[in-house]
Amino acid sequence: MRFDVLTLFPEMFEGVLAASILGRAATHPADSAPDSAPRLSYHLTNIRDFTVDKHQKVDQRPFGGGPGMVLQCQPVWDAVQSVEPLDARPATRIVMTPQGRRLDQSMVEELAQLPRLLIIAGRYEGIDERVVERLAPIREISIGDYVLTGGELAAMVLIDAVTRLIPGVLGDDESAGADSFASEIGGVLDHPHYTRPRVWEGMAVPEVLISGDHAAIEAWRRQQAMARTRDRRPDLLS
Ligand code: 6GU
Repeated sequence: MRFDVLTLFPEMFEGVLAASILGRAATHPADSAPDSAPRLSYHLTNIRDFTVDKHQKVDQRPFGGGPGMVLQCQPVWDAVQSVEPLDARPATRIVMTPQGRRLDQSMVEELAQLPRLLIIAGRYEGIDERVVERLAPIREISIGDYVLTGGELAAMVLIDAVTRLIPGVLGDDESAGADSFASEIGGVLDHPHYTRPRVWEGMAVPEVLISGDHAAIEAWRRQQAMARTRDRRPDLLS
């Protein structure tokens, strides 16, 4: 999987993409061949590098008036045209916007099957609608019903959620199959987890978990997951 990110703030991504599981996935492939290329790469492009404005401006006030600034078509279009030919794999275009379809785990699973995602992270009040239209087909994606100052954090959320589903990215200890919302467990919340010590501050771990009875443990976990889902997220069951 190749990720291309088009943003006005590439520095916001650098720490996140270098750290932890994402950084390991991009630099230390778990493939058997020692010299194999990473299964994953991230490429950051600054939209401002494509401005032709003498003051490097990329935004203007909205026609029709109103607050805020609108990202102009030209730098966004030119950035996409410059980045797409950098790799032969076809890019699925995505623009992060609170007006988009809301991201969920099934959309994440679908995106993780693709060879390449090109993600535009907008700032300001939005992006000139004409460039979004001209970039069709393009998927407009939101990460939830709240407003962020820009699409960068939303893009990082999407990249994180997709990356951890790429085969080999998670170690054996981090398997993705049993996650909350994973479609293979029927889209419900995960069960609670416990580790040592057996008693902490007078609170004991549920007895069944130390019984060694794997069928009983499975049944208990399923029951807990369903009870939590009914209690906290009944919408997932309807
Ligand atoms: Cl994708 N962008 C912004 N600015 N705010 C958001 C969002 C995206 N998703 C939820 N809120």
